[in-house]
Amino acid sequence: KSTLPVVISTWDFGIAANAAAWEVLSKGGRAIDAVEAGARIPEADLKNHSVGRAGYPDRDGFVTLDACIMDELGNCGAVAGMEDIDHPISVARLVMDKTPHVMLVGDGARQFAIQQGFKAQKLLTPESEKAWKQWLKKAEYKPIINIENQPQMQGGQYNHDTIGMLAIDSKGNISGACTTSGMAFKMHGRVGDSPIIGAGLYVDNEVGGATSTGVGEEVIRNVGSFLVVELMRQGYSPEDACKEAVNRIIKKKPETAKEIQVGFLAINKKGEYGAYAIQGGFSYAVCNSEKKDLLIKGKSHY
Ligand code: SD4
Repeated sequence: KSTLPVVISTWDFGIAANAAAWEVLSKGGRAIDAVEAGARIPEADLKNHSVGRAGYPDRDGFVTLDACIMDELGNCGAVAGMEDIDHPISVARLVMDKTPHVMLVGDGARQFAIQQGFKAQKLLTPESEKAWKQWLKKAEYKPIINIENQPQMQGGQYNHDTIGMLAIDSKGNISGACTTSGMAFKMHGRVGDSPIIGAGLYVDNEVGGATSTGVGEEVIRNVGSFLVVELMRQGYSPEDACKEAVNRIIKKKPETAKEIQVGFLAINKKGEYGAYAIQGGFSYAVCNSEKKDLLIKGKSHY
């Protein structure tokens, strides 16, 4: 249980993202503004190769970004497969605020962003290009479990992952954001769970919110984040709801599940939070008035 306001987010790098969200929350700001501000931090981090600029490209060398955002009123916005724009979460916010639609994809998302004042720029960094060229030698697509928290091949820097963030503001309103460059070296045009409302993120202001990280295909198949929120509605604690959603994935495809990571993170209306993952090594960050940079090891099936 946590005091309100509170913000939680996936992986170790959630600490820095939470700090930016906290700037908004601690001044009495809205949860939706907090999660947008928070998600922008890893998007701009050049050491982070799975969110925003410097994200690893797809197998054809294109960096394509996915993001979504959802507020306490059920408003939501998303972009998928968007190129050349460095803050997909803010474009998703504008889709929500300024269009009659929920999701824009590919070139349409890019054009909309440019109309809204974003600059088109190259998102592939020399480092990400080098990793891609290295990958091309074998060209084998196999997501690495917890690549997010492992020192990566070049430079010993950390390769963090999708950020999923959930916040409750001082009025008790819940919002969430999720942003990623998707699975490294995916097929061109592949969209994961992260920009899909109900899969990578879901918020219901009566109940709570949930977000996910890991192999998006399995999350989409199970409408993961919506499932977690619905389980909390039925009385499950955040951790138990995440655990049940993980169990569904394992039950449907036990052999696949052994080889992959999927983690869920959830918070309920009371500010209780919890997480569960298929594999060990999943972490999440919590920030409220008592703890600014708490890092919690999520429980896991294996
Ligand atoms: C996706 N869920 O595109 C995202 C990426 C991720 O660990 O979280 N990777 O499937």
